[in-house]
Amino acid sequence: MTAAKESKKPKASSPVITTEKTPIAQALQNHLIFSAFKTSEASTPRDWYVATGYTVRDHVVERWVKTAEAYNAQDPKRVYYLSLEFLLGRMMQNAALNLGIEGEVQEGLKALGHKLEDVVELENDAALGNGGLGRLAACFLDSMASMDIPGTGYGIRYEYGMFRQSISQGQQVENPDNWLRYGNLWEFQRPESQYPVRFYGKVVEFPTAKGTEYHWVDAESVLAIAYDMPVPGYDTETVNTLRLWSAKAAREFDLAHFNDGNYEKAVEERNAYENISKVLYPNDTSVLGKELRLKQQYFFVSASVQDILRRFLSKHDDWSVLPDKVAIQLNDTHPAIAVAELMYQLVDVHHLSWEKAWKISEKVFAYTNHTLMPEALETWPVEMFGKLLPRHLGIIYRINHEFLQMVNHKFPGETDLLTRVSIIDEEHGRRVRMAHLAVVGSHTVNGVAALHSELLRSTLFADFNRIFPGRFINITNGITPRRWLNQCNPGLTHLLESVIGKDFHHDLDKLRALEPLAEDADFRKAFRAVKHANKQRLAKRIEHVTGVKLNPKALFDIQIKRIHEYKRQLLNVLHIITLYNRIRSGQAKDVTPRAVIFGGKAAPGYWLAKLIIRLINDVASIVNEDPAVGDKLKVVFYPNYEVSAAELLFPGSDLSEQISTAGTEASGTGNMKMALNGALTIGTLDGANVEIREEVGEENIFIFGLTTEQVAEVKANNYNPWDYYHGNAELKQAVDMITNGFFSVDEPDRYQAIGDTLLGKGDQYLLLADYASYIETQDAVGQLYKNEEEWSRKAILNVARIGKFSSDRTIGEYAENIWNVKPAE
Ligand code: GPQ
Repeated sequence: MTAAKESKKPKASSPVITTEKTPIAQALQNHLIFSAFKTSEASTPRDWYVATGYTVRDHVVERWVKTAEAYNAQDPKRVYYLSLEFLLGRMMQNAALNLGIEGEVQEGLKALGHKLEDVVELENDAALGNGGLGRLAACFLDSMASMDIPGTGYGIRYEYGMFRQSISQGQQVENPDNWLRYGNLWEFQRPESQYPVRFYGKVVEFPTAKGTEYHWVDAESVLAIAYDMPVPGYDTETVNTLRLWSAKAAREFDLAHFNDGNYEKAVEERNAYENISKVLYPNDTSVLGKELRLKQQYFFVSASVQDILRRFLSKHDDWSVLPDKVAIQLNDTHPAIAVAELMYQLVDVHHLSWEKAWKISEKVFAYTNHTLMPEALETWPVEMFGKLLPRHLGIIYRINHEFLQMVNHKFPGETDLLTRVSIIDEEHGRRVRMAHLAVVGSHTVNGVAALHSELLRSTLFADFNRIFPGRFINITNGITPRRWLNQCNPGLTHLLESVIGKDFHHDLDKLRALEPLAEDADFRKAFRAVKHANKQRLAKRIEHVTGVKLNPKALFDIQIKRIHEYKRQLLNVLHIITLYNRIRSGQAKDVTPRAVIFGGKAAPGYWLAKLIIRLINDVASIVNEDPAVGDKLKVVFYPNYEVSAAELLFPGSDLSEQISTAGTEASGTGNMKMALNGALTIGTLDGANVEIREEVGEENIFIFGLTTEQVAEVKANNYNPWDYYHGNAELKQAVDMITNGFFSVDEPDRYQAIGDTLLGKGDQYLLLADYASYIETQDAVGQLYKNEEEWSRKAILNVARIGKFSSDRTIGEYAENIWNVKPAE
């Protein structure tokens, strides 16, 4: 191994840093003047947000500088988490909490006549993601920093994040999320870190003594400019970096057009380049196949790989050391093209031999799969791919050629196998299969919950599991307890600290110490008081946002997640209608009062998901306005579900709806957040629910419905939803009311399509098959809720036993089983 390169620059003296000497109240006043340019008299609430943000940021930056220096000096192996999505939410309060200065900031603001809660509300969410996959990436960043793991996130600085959802006449309306409108004090532009990213052009072959060289020529080029955001760890000096790329035209405009007097055309071309980082695609678990999406993928991957290699080369000149210094995690197949880009960089740019480059590359990449749903598996038409990235298509062909030769050698004569595993799908009009590229190019592939990983090995990747035994592992997802307990639920956090101390902040398994307190009536009472206060806070917000008044004593039954058929919000609606019918017909005299709350966005092009939102709202208006129902049942659709809304909803939940068809939800992470905040789960044996049941005990969770095997069996035996429909009067009545216009009197056939998916088209997600079991289990939920002592006993046990689902545990497993990285000092 060659010696590390000596840094050529003289060592900078440590910066003069003053945050320790400046009391926070003073810093707030200073920043009001110097950063917001306002006197106290002229200040608006937003100015106080700016002053508070800069004050907290100073403390973050102080540690950020030291972390960068330490990493630079130690040159540890680093993890690079490549993801098209980072669903961060708000930054300020989380930073203050992780740094341990939240109390001081609160006090400082109070002394100046302001409340931290109010100031916090003025920050826009950073919504650079769709749902679970993007939020997982954000939780992972928090855990890596908190565990001192040298981890950098790489993604895109979308100018417009996830669309903002409003509800107009019951229907979803999408509005652009102009989150950067008033600037973003959590980002630092890094003009010194910019890279050209090329598209189009052609490949020219040059025969040389060492073999053929390939030159990618006549390409167009766009610049990727880095913006860095700090990722402060909890109770540590470490502040890691999230580096997001923004697209900038390489030239301001084409002078030729300009001189021709065609000014508009010149600017248009510039815009076309800069559109690459303009907007997040709002699709979750499904793909569109648009060229701009492929451009986004290559754009951020190429800039990131160039940046990673530049950092490596600043310290090393022996390429074989690369896997000892670099681990790249592919968050789903969205960045899978990195496999080809690293080969391009190593072979074409840095002139390594193909064989040597491949040996290195194989040790660098790992890939996380987040779904089995066929509509989410990315493939690109070979033609489009080859036009946009001609050299990379050639590289993929060669990777595939060598891979298939190996398979043929290992499994001679199995031609069908070759067809099935080829990176190029030859049967659906020639397409590049990104999942196959990711599997072939990675040393490890993981699923995100035990059941999901098992299904990956036995179904989607069964062939690959034969070819690469041992490559497929499980690492169950987790959530960061900083945001999803400390920050969102201070009431519960303080209660827990008062009885079991603070150990759980560093090891969530320490919540187990709470178990005996489930038997303590005084503690149960205190636990209920916290939940009640959180429900009051939530009810207040819901009334403000939707006008619907909820009784905080009612059972808060909450389903918040993307709207998708497989997640079965419709099954929940069928339960609501059933309850409604029972109440109206007088069969539910002593029914447990419930507030059923939904939240979630539908992909703009997902017509049926949008129709489900509309149905929920139509059902809500009928139920909520029916005097016969009163407080017994309320239905709410909470608009624009986002991270900051989730922070209110999870702590206020009693019942966590995790009701996907078994075998469809890879993991789920909302299930973990709800249990950590003291909700009981009603769920199927799907995703991480299976492991939640194992942890909390089957007597403390409501499991219903078909198992994955039973689902397969029922489908294999010609499932007929009509049999269930005719066999269950309550079910028939509920379905009929949807389809005959009971909830849409002005347009009776509005929900015909829902009737069609449930009955006409065969009920793909088996709602009718699971209905009876769901209703029966919901009845048991309602009964148990009446026994508040038993309910809170179980809820406390859920909190006590949920420690496994900390993302610190998850990241510990990635670090050990995939990345082989250790905490830095
Ligand atoms: N997930 Cl493929 C997304 O949020 N978006 C996606 O595009 C894909 C998966 C989710 C998945 O549905 C959940 O079950 C997981 O808990 C989550 O990823 C994180 O792994």
